[in-house]
Parts: sequence; structure tokens; C-alpha cells
Amino acid sequence: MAVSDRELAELTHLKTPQKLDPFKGVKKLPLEEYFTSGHRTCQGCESALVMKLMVKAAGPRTIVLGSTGCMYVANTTYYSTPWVVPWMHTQLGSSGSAALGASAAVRALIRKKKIKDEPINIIAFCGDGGGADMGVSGISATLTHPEYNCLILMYDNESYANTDIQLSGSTPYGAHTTFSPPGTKKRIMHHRWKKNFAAMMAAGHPTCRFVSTVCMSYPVLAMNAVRRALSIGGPTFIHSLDPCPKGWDYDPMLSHELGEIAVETGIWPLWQVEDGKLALIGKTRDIADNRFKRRPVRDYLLKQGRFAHFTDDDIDYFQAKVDETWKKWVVPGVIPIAKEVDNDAPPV
Ligand SMILES: Cc1ncc(C[n+]2csc(CCOP(=O)(O)OP(=O)(O)O)c2C)c(N)n1
Ligand code: SF4
Ligand SMILES: [Mg+2]
Repeated sequence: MAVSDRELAELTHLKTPQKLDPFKGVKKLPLEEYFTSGHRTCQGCESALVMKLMVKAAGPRTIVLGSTGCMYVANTTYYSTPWVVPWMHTQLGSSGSAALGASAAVRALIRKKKIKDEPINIIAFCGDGGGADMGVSGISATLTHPEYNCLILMYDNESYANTDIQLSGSTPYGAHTTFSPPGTKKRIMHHRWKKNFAAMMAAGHPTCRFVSTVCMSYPVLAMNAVRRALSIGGPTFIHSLDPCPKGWDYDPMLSHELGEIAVETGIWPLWQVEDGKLALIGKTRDIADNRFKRRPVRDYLLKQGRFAHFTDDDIDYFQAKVDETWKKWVVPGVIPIAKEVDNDAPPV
């Protein structure tokens, strides 16, 4: 929902965000890097690519805050860091409060004339454990403050990866994690369906002007989502699905392909909500408009060791659940709430 002129006028000290036009294609991307060598993430780590392209999209006038997780620990080994822009660690569940606090602090410094009056991007990232599980309250509170410009980006590798792949609320059904190892008597140890987190953030925060899902297998789309999120004003949220060779157990050379297949199977729909309007993006829109036939989830699951214990029945179950998100949800792949009550009926 857009903030009205009256609301804006009531918000004191509102600083204009940076104007960041969309990139017109891969060949138009800037060469400068603000996340460079010096990190120790696994080979093929898509979350590291998210960091690199997120800050490339944002540019040099950016402060990055990161909560605990692989993207903190592996990126800031003693005496080395890949971050070229100012970077600060924050506690595991506090990406939301860190984003809000940093945005308020920059504004106070400008007001007190301690730093130049210029727009500075504030990005706080978190993992799925630190964001969708532990950090929900902080992220939610921040998204209700339209007077602060900041982006919260949740990189979702579908586990608490840094502490050795524990199951999170974003781990897919049935996946093998250190908390859900398949046994001889019980094959499936994880029965819950993945949280629909970005949609929760979009539906629950009408003053947040931009929420988007992305995947770095579609880098220009993802970087343009970052640029839009930073330009629109107020707090914004992006949820990225990141193949993780260690946690998902596959050959690192498959990272890019797995991101593509996640979208092509309809498991990871790409969409954005801007000022209350939903748009399906890229391949996801093609699926919804019948220009692209969804690939079977089997193509995705069988490439990953975390699903190696799946039988045909398990794959069928997974397929049926994904089909349900596309056939029964009020917005395919996005909103699971259907209107069944007849509002015109007289009250009884
Ligand atoms: C309050 C708190 N609890 C537990 C930990 C231990 N811990 C550090 S990183 C981490 C995993 C975080 O998972 P996620 O946010 O998904 O990031 P990832 O490691 O997957 O990148 C945990 C549990 C911590 N640092 N702080
Ligand atoms: S465990 Fe996964 S998220 Fe962590 S550094 Fe390795 S590939 Fe990246
Ligand atoms: Mg994680």
C-alpha cells in the first residue's frame, strides 16, 4: 500500500532513497565488486552469490548488516573479509531491528551534520533460521515503519547451515537434515511443509511497499528487485532461495541449474508485490499463463542427496502438494487463502 501524502508529511526527517534504475541486462552490469575475495564459503555456495550481486546492485553508498549464519561466519574469518562496503554483524534473530536501528542512526548523524546529507542504502540480511524462524518479530516490526528506508534480505538455504544443517521452518518436506536423518524404521522424519514466508510479510504489512521472491539463477531479475526495494522508500523485504551444496548434498556445479529447476517445477515461484499489486515474474508468469509447462518435481528432488531416501510415493506426495499450491491457492504459488464465505449473505 502506498503511503499517502498526508502520512508522508507527518513523518519528520524523511530522507529520499537512492534512485537506482533497473539494469537492462547482464552486459549492462557494473564491473565494480563490493563483495570480493576473502570469504570461505563452500564451492558453489549460492548464498555467497546473493551477497555479491545484492551489493553490486546496491552500489558503493551502502551499509550491510548481517545476522549470524554462514554469511557471517564464513565471510568474516579472522583478519579477512570480502566486504568492501561497511559491514556489521548483528545477533541471529535481529536483522529487522538492526536494519531499523541503522537507518535511524544514519538519519540522526545527518541531522546532527556529522555526515554528509546523502542517501545511503541500508541492507540487513539474515538466513532462513535467523529470519523466518527466530527473527520474525523484528522483521515484522520494521516493516510497519514506513518512515525508515531499509531492505531486509533473507537468504534461504533451507536449513540452519552454519551449525551443520539443522532443520528450519523453511526446510522442505522430508529432507534429510542432521535433525531429520532417515532411519530404517521411519524413512521420513520431517513432515512439515515449508513456510510461505515472503507472502506472510507481504500480506501482513500493508505499509511495506515492496516484497519480492528471487533466485540468483535469474541474476538480473534478482538484482533489479534489490534496486527497486532500495529505491521505493520505506522498509522492504526480499526472500531469496539459495541452493546449498553442503546442506542439499549435490555436486557444486549444479547450483545454478537447481535454482532454475526450483522455479521451473513451480516449487519456488518468482513474484513481487509493489504497493499492494502482485506480479508474477519471469518463468513463473510463463507457467501461470500456460506458456511454460511446469517440470515434474522429480527432476529437482532426485538431483539432491537430501531426498535420496524418497520412494516414488514420497515424490508423488511432494508433487501433489506443489500441484495444490498451483491449482487450489487463490493466487497460484503465492496466497493459500481462498474466499469461501458468502459476504453478501445476511448475518444469522
Ligand atoms: C541466539 C542464538 N542461537 C543459536 C546460535 C547458533 N547459531 C549460529 S549460526 C546458526 C544457524 C543460522 O541459520 P540461518 O539463519 O538459516 O543461517 P545459515 O547458517 O543457514 O546461513 C545458529 C543456530 C546463535 N548464534 N545465536
Ligand atoms: S553450508 Fe551452504 S550456505 Fe553455508 S557456506 Fe556452504 S554452501 Fe554456503
Ligand atoms: Mg539457513
